[in-house]
Amino acid sequence: MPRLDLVTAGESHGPALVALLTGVPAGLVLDVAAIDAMLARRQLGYGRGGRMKIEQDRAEVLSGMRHGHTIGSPLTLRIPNRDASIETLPDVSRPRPGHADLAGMLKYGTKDARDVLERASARETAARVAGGAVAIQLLAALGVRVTGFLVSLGPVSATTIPDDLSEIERLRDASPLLCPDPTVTDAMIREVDAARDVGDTLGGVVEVRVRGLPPGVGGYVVPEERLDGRLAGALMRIQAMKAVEIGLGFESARRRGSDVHDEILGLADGGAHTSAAGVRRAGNRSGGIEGGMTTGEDVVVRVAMKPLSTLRRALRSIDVATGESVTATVERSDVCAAPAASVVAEAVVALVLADALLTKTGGDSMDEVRRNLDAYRAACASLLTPPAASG
Ligand code: EPS
Repeated sequence: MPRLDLVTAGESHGPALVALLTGVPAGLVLDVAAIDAMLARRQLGYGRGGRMKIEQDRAEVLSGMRHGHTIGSPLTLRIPNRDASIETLPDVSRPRPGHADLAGMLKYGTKDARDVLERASARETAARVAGGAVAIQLLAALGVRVTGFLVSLGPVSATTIPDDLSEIERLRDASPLLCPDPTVTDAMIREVDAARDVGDTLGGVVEVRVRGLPPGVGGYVVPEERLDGRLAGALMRIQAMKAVEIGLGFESARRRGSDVHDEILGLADGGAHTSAAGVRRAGNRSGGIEGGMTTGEDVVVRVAMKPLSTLRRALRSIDVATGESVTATVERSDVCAAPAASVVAEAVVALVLADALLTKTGGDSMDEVRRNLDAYRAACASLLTPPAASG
């Protein structure tokens, strides 16, 4: 069983979404306003549709907290839906290509895709973001910072992204697309407008950077503990994701080894990066993971989201009720939700990394986790200290 585990429940138009998080150590001061701020950020992004004007996602804490801090017991968060019309919504018999509709109808033996899409909907990600917001606070309390942002939308890509995480967040939060490169804002907006004009949709790529993890988080002893596999799995489990890259990703397959691997530099050599372990690396093309473990450099992951599958100019489908060739159902939806996906990616990456870090440190209370982490960092530093310097 994972050390930190999130289960979500709830339908898109049911009464509420729920997140149940187990394994949070006691003594984490929980800022509920910060959970709400992350939920609000998930609702942003140029290209979103009518639902986000209706909802104002907020988390109510139902368990696991007392006097403003966690107490070690399961944490339950509830996010009410304002649009809770599930019992009165019409049947859906014309499955949308790209959505869970058709395979879900066949799987569950129903001619009404409403039963499928209510849970398959990306509305569920609000609950994952609420749980992820707790993981982000846990990591922050241990000196680890997680930042997600949009890097491309349709064919338009960011060209310059700063190295400083505060600067990335400042630029991202000023962008209607949650993209930290202001030079591409207009082109991205034009792209969304053009797709909307013709009843089409768009996807995009989002990136998450994580700074401050010690080396050796994750593992190689059994495949399941490999952090790259775990991160890829978590990111691909977000609705509509089609591909994941870590560090150089696909580009690393096109280059020679000398142009991929990040040389380990002696203390005298200097280097572009200084990791949490004090080891200098010539770069971070690995995306902060070697052998399924953190290197101590930034963890850098990207995930590609396909265009949303509800198109106003609907694609061809069948009516499962009549067998006729028709066009697919058109539900209220967004033109593009890729900016919001950067918030969801941030949440799921934080959940995996918080779990892996707690697995490394152990500890039932935050004080114990901190003590163990400090001791581990000191042991890493001492292992790498030259004998002359230590004597
Ligand atoms: C979403 C809520 C949904 C959609 C979108 C994301 O609301 P509704 O279906 O009521 O308009 O805006 O869902 C999808 C893109 C999807 O494919 O299900 C949300 O809260 O993020």
